[in-house]
Amino acid sequence: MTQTVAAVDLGATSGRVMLGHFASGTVNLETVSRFPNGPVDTVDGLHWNVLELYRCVVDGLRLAARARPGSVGVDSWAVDYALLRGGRVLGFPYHYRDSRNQVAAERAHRIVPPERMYRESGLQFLPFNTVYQLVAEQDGGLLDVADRLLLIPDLIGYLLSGEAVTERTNASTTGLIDIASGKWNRRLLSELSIPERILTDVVDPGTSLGPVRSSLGLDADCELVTVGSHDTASAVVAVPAVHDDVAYISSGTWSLVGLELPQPVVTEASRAANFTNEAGVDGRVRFLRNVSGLWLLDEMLRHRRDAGEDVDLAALLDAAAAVDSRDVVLFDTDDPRFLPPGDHASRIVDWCREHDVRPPEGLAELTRAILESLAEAYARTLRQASELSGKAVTTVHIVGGGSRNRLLCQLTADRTGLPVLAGPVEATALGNVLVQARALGIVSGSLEALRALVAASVTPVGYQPGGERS
Ligand code: LRH
Repeated sequence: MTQTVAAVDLGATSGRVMLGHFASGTVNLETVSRFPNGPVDTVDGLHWNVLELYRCVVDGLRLAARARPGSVGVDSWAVDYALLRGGRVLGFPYHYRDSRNQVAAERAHRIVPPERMYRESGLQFLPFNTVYQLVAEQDGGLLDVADRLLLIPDLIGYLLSGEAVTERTNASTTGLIDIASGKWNRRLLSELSIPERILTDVVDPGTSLGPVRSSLGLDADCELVTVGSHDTASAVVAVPAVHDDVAYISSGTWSLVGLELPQPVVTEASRAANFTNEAGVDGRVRFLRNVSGLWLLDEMLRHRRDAGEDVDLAALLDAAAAVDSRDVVLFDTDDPRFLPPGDHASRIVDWCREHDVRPPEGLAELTRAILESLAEAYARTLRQASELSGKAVTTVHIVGGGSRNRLLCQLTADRTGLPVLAGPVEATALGNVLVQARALGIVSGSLEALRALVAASVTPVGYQPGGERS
């Protein structure tokens, strides 16, 4: 018998409503609807278009209703939030790529030094961590009147069900959770003048929050179930690993490069290397580092297309693969200049000039420089992850959109010297539906059992170091 749940996955360029069908020990995804989810650049910065998104989610769920899903789960990227008062959203939530955070981080560190923040949260420094966004928020006055903060997937969940909670995997990206206790860090909140009253209970993934609103047209017993609402947490659930000595790269807009560990690693060395200990599903630790990702390529191409240039991605990737290895340029993909939207091609050329490196010429060389520099950053990060944690790695799994990019996968195998297994592309949505299905009793077992189910449902593509580039 087939049993079905629905996933809402809000990604960097698009959002989706998907159905996960479970039958005969396998899972199969069906895309019900897809809608745009880009930031909106307004007079006061980059924002989420939450109301439009919610409308698209509702439309998608109405279409999904014909399959009679038993539950709905929501995920999106980390750190961003909405403020509410009396159940009403106060203004358009900021997008983390907005430029307001850098000064806020400096301000926060004058009150609580970064070393202590790391010791208490285990979280890597990223200028857009929620804690810094909230310090930036203090200038706008909304914090004074807000009575609730909801991270974006929890906001969508609240609008769908009326239940307001903070899901644990995403809460761990705020910088406000004490890693030792798993609770909100009250001392830090008070020192940074972030009002504790706006925070809601932290709940684990796989918790039923009760029925969704009847107006959605879903069955009366269709419930909202928390999942790894941080998209990366869901993606890690769906890594089709069949043994333990694996690393993963969740490759999309960002590349989240690291390991799953039973315990956090919070040392001065891991802080210096900027490794994070984000909460995973089932109490696991996602010990990883944010490396930039396909954002570099996508944004460069978006900029070209906006300027009227017609770019064919498949032909461009072939041309990039054919670039002579002597013309390969490496640059620092983590340079903060690549964070905001804009003209990445010029920024790469500027970076090269400033560092006495011959800049890439033409789109093929630029593309090769991006992919080759990402692969080099992956290799460096994986070596560090092993050193810092003491865990050996023999295979690298690449999941998410980047697993489709054959050149990137091959370069990753070449530069890490390890075999790469690429896929599934839809790891985030798969992780989302798996955690719901387990909460509903459709499937059972540990994360390893869920991963075995993914491995039985999809066949990853293998790449060997030194293999042919295509
Ligand atoms: C990936 C991701 C990542 C965060 C970033 C904001 O989508 O959630 O894990 O660091 O977006």
